[in-house]
This record gives sequence, structure tokens and C-alpha cells, in this order.
Amino acid sequence: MNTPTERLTLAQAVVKFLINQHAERDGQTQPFFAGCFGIFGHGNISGIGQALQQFPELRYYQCRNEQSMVHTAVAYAKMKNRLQTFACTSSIGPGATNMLTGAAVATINRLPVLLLPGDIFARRNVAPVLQQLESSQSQDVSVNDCFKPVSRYWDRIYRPDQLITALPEMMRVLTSPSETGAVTLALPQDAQTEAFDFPAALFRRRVWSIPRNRPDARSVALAAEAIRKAKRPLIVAGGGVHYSDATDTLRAFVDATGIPVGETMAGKGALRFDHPLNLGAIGVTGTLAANRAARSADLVLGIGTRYSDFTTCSKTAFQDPNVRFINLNVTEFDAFKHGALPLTGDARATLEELAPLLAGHTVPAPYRQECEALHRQWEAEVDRIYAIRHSPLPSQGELIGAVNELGDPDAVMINAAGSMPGDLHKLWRCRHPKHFHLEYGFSCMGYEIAGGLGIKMADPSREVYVLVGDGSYLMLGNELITSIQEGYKLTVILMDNSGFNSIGGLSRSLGQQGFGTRYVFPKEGRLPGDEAGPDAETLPVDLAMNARGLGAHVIECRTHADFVAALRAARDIPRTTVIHVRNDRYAGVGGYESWWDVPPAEVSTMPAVQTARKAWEARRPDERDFL
Ligand SMILES: Cc1ncc(C[n+]2csc(CCOP(=O)(O)OP(=O)(O)O)c2C)c(N)n1
Ligand SMILES: [Mg+2]
Repeated sequence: MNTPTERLTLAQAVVKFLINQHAERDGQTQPFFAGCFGIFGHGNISGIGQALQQFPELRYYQCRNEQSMVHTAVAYAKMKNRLQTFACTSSIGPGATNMLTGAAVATINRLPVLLLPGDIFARRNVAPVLQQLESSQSQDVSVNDCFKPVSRYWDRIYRPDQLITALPEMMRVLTSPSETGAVTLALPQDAQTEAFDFPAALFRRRVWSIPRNRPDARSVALAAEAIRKAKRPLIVAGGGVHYSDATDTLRAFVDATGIPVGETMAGKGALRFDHPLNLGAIGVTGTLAANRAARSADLVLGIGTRYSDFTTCSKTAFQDPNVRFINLNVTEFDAFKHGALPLTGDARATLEELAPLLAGHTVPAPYRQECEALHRQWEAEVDRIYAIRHSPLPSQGELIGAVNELGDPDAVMINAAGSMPGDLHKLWRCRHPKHFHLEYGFSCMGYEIAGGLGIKMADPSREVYVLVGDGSYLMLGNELITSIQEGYKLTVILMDNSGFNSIGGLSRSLGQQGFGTRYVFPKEGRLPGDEAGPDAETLPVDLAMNARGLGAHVIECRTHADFVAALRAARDIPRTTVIHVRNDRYAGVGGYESWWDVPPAEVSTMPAVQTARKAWEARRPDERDFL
């Protein structure tokens, strides 16, 4: 039989294939790849670079840093509930390894992204090529092997015809609700340019249906029975609620059953903040309401959660001796955590199956009233923190309050690392499911601005408020330029506290006086910590000037009133705007009966460390095994 073929280079075949892949769920179909981010070098310019030039249907975007372009893709995919993403192309060597951190962000957060790092020559005769890692043990080693543990699918394509089996595997993983994450296809520089007669069918329009898998029927019946018997059930809503587009179904389930909800970092926004049974953030960065409810819950319904230590307060959150877990999760691995009754399936489909079996059932009335009272008390606490007017420098909590109350209510707020994730988890009032975008699986400093760009690209109709600390800004702020280049306006709120404040606080709690967390000059060969007080000589860093230098419109603020005015002014500025505000390093938001296991040194000559160790030893026995 004569099958029609098309003669293309390996790289052209990859690009042509990507253009023809679509994803469908609930009857809605869209191209799976919205474009390709890239930085060219000798490892991809004549391969993928040439192919992108030849096939402009896959729009190419120039970025500043390979790590940040993966962040942009990941944030885009999160905004799109994993139904769409980007490809990222890099050269070989450092361009490739720059993407490693981004790959880990994608895989840990279960968000799809396709990485196409260039690789060393397949034909080998000219080795070692520029940027090649040599190994005396094997010629089949390159830096791209480092992607293996952070990729859900990894392949190296030495010959064009290998694409015929690799590309469909890549798509299966990227569109799988349970397996998705980073996919890496390492593409040797020479092989990218080699031609082959590909079967034309490889390039047919293909639609990948994203299923809503149903859980085992008997397990659903057992779950309903357990929920009916429970006196103090609690829902832990995770990112899976969003990815499955189950927020409306969850609200109906909560309204019908009266079961209260605590939200994880990825799950926040699953319910509107003012729902009377929304207890808000749960865990280390949780509210008093959710943490109290967790402590005495006798049944926990984990929906789309990985149960990270931040959610479980390092396994101390749930203290009822007989507490049991039911996990609704599309990933079997997560569904089985905490010795749970696993309901392995799509969150929305599973809630739909569970709801009819609970018809007429509600939690005991006194429990519901208790939870509603906790919710109201928590809202009063947020009001209190929003109303603080700290001086001379404002507190972070009041600034967050201003963004929440004066910012566009349809906006998306993005953040990832530092002291803000905890404050935002507690204080941010979600008015719609996408209002709160936290990357807290990897909590990667530098995700904020690059990710903000991805959000804006995913939904240009929304305002995007990028909340970024000075440390994160310095680590990876340069995609400001890309946002200006491509006309995607961001409002960046640069919270400057002259250092790594979150780790400063952690350091103090460990008896270590903020060592290594302030931006100050060394004194007598040592970096001063908090013990130096205001005497330490600060660094001449001007981040506002830096942002201006990158092309952003910059508004500098000193007071809360300045900040309010800046937020209003920023709404009317069409270009990416950076609002620079200094805040007080010590005016933080407290913890609410939560705990996080960070062990202080077991032996030390520092008395404060010894004290911290004793306090830690007293809490450790609260950690539970759920067997
Ligand atoms: C890439 C990366 N490196 C290190 C850390 C550890 N870390 C967490 S928060 C933080 C400091 C963040 O500083 P900044 O952005 O200024 O926020 P602040 O803590 O001052 O609010 C560090 C170093 C991290 N999360 N990510
Ligand atoms: Mg800081």
C-alpha cells in the first residue's frame, strides 16, 4: 500500500504536528498549543527556529529567560484549567538547563507544558560540541538527562522517524488529567534539521478528549454511608476542584449537605469568600476558622488535593483520634493518601455521583451553626487587618486589603513565594474562581511576573495584579519587557521590604535572628541580621528605577494613601505598570493555631536555637500517621 507522505525536517514535523493538536472537554474544543516561547541558540536556531519561521500558525514569542518562559506557559495552562498550554524551545546546554526549574513547577503542580530543549549531536563525530557535558562512562549522556525526574514523559529523538511513536505518547501524557506535567522531548541539534518522508496522517487534525472518569460505584456508596454517619465532616478543596471545573458543583454540594470547606493554596476560590460555609484557607497558612474545624473533624473529604505539609500542618491539623478520609481525586496516587477510601475519578463527575446518594442529608444543625459563626469571626479578623494603618511604613496586610478592595473584582491576583503567600491565603477575598493564582507546589521565586504574563495571555480581558516581593523581583523580573513587547498589560505591585522577609521570620522562629535575610552591607566580615536593628547599612538598590529602566510605567508610594491613589491611577495606564511600595518588615500577619515542621538544630551554642528546639520537640508528637 502506498501511504501518502510529506517530506519535512524533524523540527518541521514537530511544529506541524503541534499545530494540529486540539483538546476537547464538555463539547468545547480548542487548539492545545497556543504558541511557542523560545530563545534561540546554535542548538535550535536551524531546527525548531527555522520550523517556527516556516509555520507561523504556531505563533513564536521571544522571551528573556528560559526558566521564566516555562513559568509563563505553566500559568497560562493553570488559567485554562489544563485544556491549553505552550511549547518552549531552547538551545542546548545552559538554555536547556534553565528550563529545569520550570519543569519542576509544572510537574509538581500537575500542569501541562511541552519542553523542547536542543541536545548534543546525535552523530557525535564533532563532539564535544560547545556546551556539551562530557562523560567518560557513556556517550549517551547530556545535561538533558536532568529533566528525567521532573518530567512526566521524557524522550530523546535521535532520528526523525522516532517522532511517529513519540509525539502521540507526548500528547497522551499532556492531556491526561492524572499524568499531566512537564513533557520533555530532547532534540539533538543535527537531527532537528534532518529530513524524512513522514506519513501525512501524522499531521491530521487530532482532537484529544479529556475524560471525566467515574469512580468505582461501590466506593461511592460506601462514601455516602460514611458521610451520613459523620458528625463533623469537613471538605478540603484543592486545585483539582478548579482543574475539573467543579466549583459550581461543589457549591451545590455544600449547600445541600451543609459540609463546611477549607481551601488549600491551589484550591482557594473554590467557593466565594462570603459563602457562610467557606472557612477559608486551611493549614499552616490557614484561618482560625478552618484550622479549628480541621482539628475536630471526624471525616475529611479531600477533593483534588495532594495533602502537602502546608495543608496538613505537617500532619498535625487533624486531631480527632478516629478521623477518616475520603479522597476524590483523578490521580490514584493522591486518592489513596492518608489511608483514605479512594474515589478515583474526576472531581465534578464524582460529586455528581455522590450528591444523589446524600439526598435529604445535612450535617447536624449545631455543627453548621458553629461553622457559620467561625466564618463570621474570620471575616471580622480580615476586616481588622485590612483596616490597620501602620506607620511610618504600611503593613503588608493593609496593602493586600487595598488591592483586594480597590482592584478590579474580575481581576486575577498572582503570587508564588515569600511572606505574601501566607498572608494572601488567609486574607484574600475571592470573588470568582480565578481571583487567586498561587504557585505553591514549588513556591518558586520568580514565577510571579512571568506567570502574570501567562495569565494575561490566557485572558486579556482581565486585569492582572502581580504581587511580587523584592527578592523574587530581583531573581526573575525581566519578563516585564516581554509584557511590554507583546502589549499584555500587567499591574505589578512590588512589595519592597529590603530582603527575604518570610525567611527572616522563619529564621527568628528558629532562634537565628534573621541571619542572611536583610539587604545590608557586611560589617566586620559578617552580614548583620535583626540584632543589628536599624544600624545596619542598607544597600543602594533602587528597584523602581530598575523597573523604569526595563520600560515599565512606575508609580512610587510611601504611604497607604499613596498606594490607594496608585492603584486607581494604574487602572487607566495601558502599559505594564509597576507600583513600588515599601512595607514594614516586622508588621506581619500572625499564625492561627497552625504548625509547620521545620526542625531547629539539635545541638547549638546559641541559646535561642536551644529554646526553639525544645519548643519544636514539644510539638512533634502531634504529628499523626493515618494508617
Ligand atoms: C527560587 C527560590 N529560591 C529560594 C526560595 C526560598 N525562599 C522562600 S521565600 C524567600 C524570600 C523571598 O523574598 P521576597 O520575594 O523579597 O519576599 P518576602 O519574603 O520579603 O516577602 C526565599 C529565599 C524559594 N522559594 N524559591
Ligand atoms: Mg522581600
